[in-house]
This record gives sequence, C-alpha cells and structure tokens, in this order.
Amino acid sequence: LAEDGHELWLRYRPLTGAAQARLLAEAREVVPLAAPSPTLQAAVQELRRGIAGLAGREPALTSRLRAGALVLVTRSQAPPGLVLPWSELGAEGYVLRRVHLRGQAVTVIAANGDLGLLYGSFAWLRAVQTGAHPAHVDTQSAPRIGLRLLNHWDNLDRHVERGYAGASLWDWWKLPDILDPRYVDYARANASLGLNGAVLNNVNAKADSLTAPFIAKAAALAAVFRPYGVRVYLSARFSAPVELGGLPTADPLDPAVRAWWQVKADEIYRAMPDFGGFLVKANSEGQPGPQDYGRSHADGANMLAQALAPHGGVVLWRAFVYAADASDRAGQAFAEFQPLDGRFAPNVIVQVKNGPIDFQPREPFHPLFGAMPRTPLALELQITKEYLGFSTHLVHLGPLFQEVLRADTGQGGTVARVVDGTLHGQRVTAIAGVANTGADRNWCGSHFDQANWYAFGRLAWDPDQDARTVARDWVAQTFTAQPAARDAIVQMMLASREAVVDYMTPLGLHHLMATGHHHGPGPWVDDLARADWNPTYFHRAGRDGIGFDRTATGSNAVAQYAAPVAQRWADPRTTPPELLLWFHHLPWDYGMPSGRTLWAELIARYDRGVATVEDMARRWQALKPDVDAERHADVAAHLAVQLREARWWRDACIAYFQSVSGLPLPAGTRPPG
Ligand code: GCW
Repeated sequence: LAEDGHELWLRYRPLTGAAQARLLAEAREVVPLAAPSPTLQAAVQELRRGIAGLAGREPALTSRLRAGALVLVTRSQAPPGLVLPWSELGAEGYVLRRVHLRGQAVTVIAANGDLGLLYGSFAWLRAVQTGAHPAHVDTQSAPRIGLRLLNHWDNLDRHVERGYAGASLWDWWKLPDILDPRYVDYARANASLGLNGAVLNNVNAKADSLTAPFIAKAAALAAVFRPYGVRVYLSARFSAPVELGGLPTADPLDPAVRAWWQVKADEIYRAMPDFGGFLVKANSEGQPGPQDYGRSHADGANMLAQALAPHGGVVLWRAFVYAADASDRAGQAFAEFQPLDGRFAPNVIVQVKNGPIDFQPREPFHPLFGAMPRTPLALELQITKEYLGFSTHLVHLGPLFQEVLRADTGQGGTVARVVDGTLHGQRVTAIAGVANTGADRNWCGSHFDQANWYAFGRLAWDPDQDARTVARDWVAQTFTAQPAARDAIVQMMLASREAVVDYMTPLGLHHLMATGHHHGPGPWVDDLARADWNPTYFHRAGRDGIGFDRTATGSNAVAQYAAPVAQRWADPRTTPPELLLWFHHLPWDYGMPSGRTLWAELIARYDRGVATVEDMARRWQALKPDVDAERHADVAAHLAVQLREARWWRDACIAYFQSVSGLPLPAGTRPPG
C-alpha cells in the first residue's frame, strides 16, 4: 500500500505481536444482536476489516455467544440481565464494556439503535488502535450537539471555493449513475467521527443545484451515505424561484414564491426522504436575499422553514453579512441579527462564524453567541485554511476550535453551552465545519490537514473534549501509537496554532492577508473597491500607533458583548495581549505586560512565530525513524515551505510597519533576510 494518506486515520495497520494476541482474545468473533440493516452491516464490516488489519486475522461472524466475542447489541434485542444506561444514550450514543452475558465474558458495543452501534464500533476500533487494552475498554458516550455537519463550498463545476485539496469529491457529471468508491470512504470517515450531515454545494449557490437532474445526483450520494448516518443538505439560492421558476420575484411574502418553495421541497423529499434541509447565504457578498425585497432575514428564513417543516427539515441561515457602509464590519452581523431574536421559526438555526470578521488565525468569539437566547445558533468553523496558509502550512486547528468553544460569553455559559443548547434550552442544535476535502490522494491537500477534519468531528461530538487528547488519538491512528514519537508530533501540532498567529497576525491584528486569494502578507494594501476589504482598514497603523479602536472612542463594537466581557475588553490594561489590537488603537511605545514597548513586542511575536516553525521542522527531522519515508518526506517538504513563508510574513510585516512607525528595530533584532 502506498503511504500516501488515502486511508486517513482508518489505517488499521498490524499491532505488535503481543497486542495482536490480546486483541484476538477479545474479538474472536463478531456477534450481532440487532435487527439487520445496512447500518448494522456497515458496523460489522468495519469491525471485521479493522480487526483483520490490526490483529492479522478476520474474526468470524456468528450468532453464538462465546467467551471472547465482540457483541453488537441494541436495547430491544438485549438478552435479559444486560444492565446498561440505555436511557442516557439517546439515538446515537453507545456503551463499550466488558460484561458477562449468558455466563460468557464478552465485550459489548451497545446502543439504542443501529447508528449508535456504528459509532460505537468506530470508537472501539479507535480505542484499540490508540493502544487501549481490549479487555479494559469501558466507555459511554453520546453526542452533545444534534446536527454535526460538514459544509462543502463545492461548485457544480467541481471547483472548490477556498479548497486546497484538488477538485470536488463530487463528480457531478458522472452522478447519479457512476458512484466513485470514495463516496463510501468519505461516509466512513465522517461516521468514524460522528459527523452526521453534509451540505454538498457552495453557499455561494447556483440555482442549478435545485434542478431535477441535480436533485437526482444529490439523492445518489444520499443513498451511499445513508447507512453511515450522513444526511445530505443543499445550499439554496434565494432567487431560485425567479431563475428556475420564472416568477417575477423571490419576495418571501409573495404567495407564489412560497408555493414554489413548497413544491420544490416536496420534490426534494420524494428523492431523499431524510434530506436534512437548506443552508442559505443571503444578502451577503452579492448573494440575493430577502432584503432585496425590503424583507428581513427572519422573513426569508421562515418562508423556507415552512416549506421544509412538514418533512422535518431545517434551515441553516447564515449570519455572515457585512455592508459596504458599515462603520465597523465586525459589528454588522450583530446589528442585523440580534434584533431578530425570537422571530425565527422553530426549525431555523442561525449559523454564526466563530468570530465577527472571517476565520482569522485568532478572533474573539462572535458577539452573537449568548445574545440570542430565543434562537438556536450553530457555530460555523472553517476547517479549510483560507487565512492560515492553505494546505501548505502545518497549522493544527484543534486549539482554535477549543478556544472558541470554551470562550465565556459572559451570559452564564461558554460558546459550547450556547451551541449545545444547554444555556438557553434549545432543542435543535448544530455545528458546521467548512470542509477541507478534495480529490487529492490524501483528501485534504496535506497529511496534517486530515487532523483538522478529525478534530472538528471529535469536538462536534463532544465540545468539551481536550484538543490534546483528540490530537493524540489522531496521531496514534495516523502515524504512530509509540508514546514518545506520538507525543512529539502532538507537541508540534499544538504549538502550530500560536505559531501562525505570531508569524501572520500577532496581538489581535487581523486580515493582513494579500488580496483575493488571502495567501501571504499584504498589510500595505489600501486601494480595494471596498474600504472594509483593505488590510489598512483593519490594522490602522500610522505614526501615532496601531490597532482598531472598537471601544467607545471608536466603533464601540466591544459593547456588543455582555457586560463582564465588554468591560474587560474595553480597557487595554485588562484586554489579553492576544486581542489587544483587535479592540484598541495604541501608541507604539505602549507598555506591554512583558515590559517591552508595543513595537518591540510586535517584533518579538513575529520572531517567536518563525522560531516555532523552525522548531517544528527540527522536531520532524528527528522523527524520521518513526514515520514511513513517503509521508515523512512529504511533511518535511511542506514544513520547508512553511518556514520560508513564515519568514516572508515576518519580514514583510515588520518592514511595512516600520515604514509606517518610523521606528528603528530594537537592539538585537535580526535584519530581514
Ligand atoms: O471567508 C469568506 C471567503 C469567501 C466565502 C465567504 C463566506 C463562500 O473569502 O470565499 O464565500 O467568506 O463565508 O460566505
């Protein structure tokens, strides 16, 4: 097998001899005690494939309970005497436990339904792959968020917007008749993490995706994904009634428009009875929307929600909006959406990006989290690294995702508690990650970018999980479970997020990237059509200082946060250095907690970022004996590019800011080069 990453984290390479024997002792046979279904079959197949790979022998599939069996059991088929916390598992949770059944010591993978069995099977395989003793696995788990979705920004011509892993996985031309076997592997990968939905097409949607031929193509994918619990959703273009239906308007209050959407929804559900719903980008970056007709986001979302409601579908309505004339782009979404709290239909979820600008290396959490108690809010994260070095830079996003999930909204709970519905008692809950998948052999454009898909999935299932634990699991499944090497790789991954912040946009700076593609530095750019696209708009550097004043003396966007948070961030002395220039415009000689001036601190952070990448490259060299030659060389080549580009970022930004500040480089600073 080529070590090119095509198996993702589902590699199932042989364990060491002793571990193989232990595994075989606990998984001699696979015994399903559950009603037959395609999902059960998928679970059994995965177990047999995984055990065959790990232990070197495929377990038999039997119906007799003997010691050492691995038993897949649902509550309704459970033998009497099997006492498990069934009621805590919900529809998707599972228990993995060694028990005595009919006098035999067996391992059970138990759940209320077949999807729980599938998730449990993947979890059991993961435990074994990551070094757990198969006789001691004892886990109970259920997802905390209901809809755990990938959002694909895939166009119908297979170009992926902000995609750095080749063309779209969806071969629209050959669908629905020809089904690429990778569709199954895609569904397996998602199911292994607990992801249960995929929005197939770009939020910058074409109406074509709602035509009969495309519905048939989407339905073919839905049929492949169904056994794995992955439901299909579509991005809907708001003006489709005009473009496809020939209506003179797409006004959401127009009865003919409402009727058109109802007929369309019915048509989609005939093809996909478990269709998830629509994702909508409206009145944002040129997309049509209800405001074109003087209507609100709620009017638009509720119309679609009504069409989907009879079928159980949801509308994910994005809050990513900003207007050319806004005084501060960071405040726009809050201004438009917060007043609509309580005006959305029950099956509408407002989907909010993690931060108020746009997937920067670091942003404060979005002020809408906690501020719309009567509206379910989905958290939208970007797995694809649009602003973080594409798939060339090794930047592990687990810590970024964790940081936003753990951010305290100041409203009585963290962002995670808003998203999982516990803070405000929401029943409909969702989280979305903008996918980084494509047709590349390794799926994500680089080996380490697979970890970002993985981290998103694992945190979507349990937003309280520790990013370090998740990274450790990924490394053990993907590269090596040998503890020293595993931990060295984890160390690189965890350091990488702060490194990218440091070498691109330290101290709360943001959106300094070059125009359009967003790769590489462009802090000097000031001539774009819209002011709020220019890096100079965001950093506001001049002779007097640097940073965006978002306090009362500036845009006052900080006031959108709940009082305890707003108070802390309104004062530079209580704002963490990591967010300082996000909220404040400060003089170059402002005294930092480190004792340095702001100017010296800025330079020190850029240097620190480069030094971390140098360190990552060194650590990786030392790991040569622990990683197969093919993947080792590939990662090393990527790290060399990252190091070159980290230096480029540092040198370009410092040179530019120096041209503005007019200050000399602090003593001891290396000249650029
Ligand atoms: O991050 C920005 C991207 C656009 C994207 C937009 C959005 C899909 O630059 O490419 O469009 O956000 O999230 O809608």
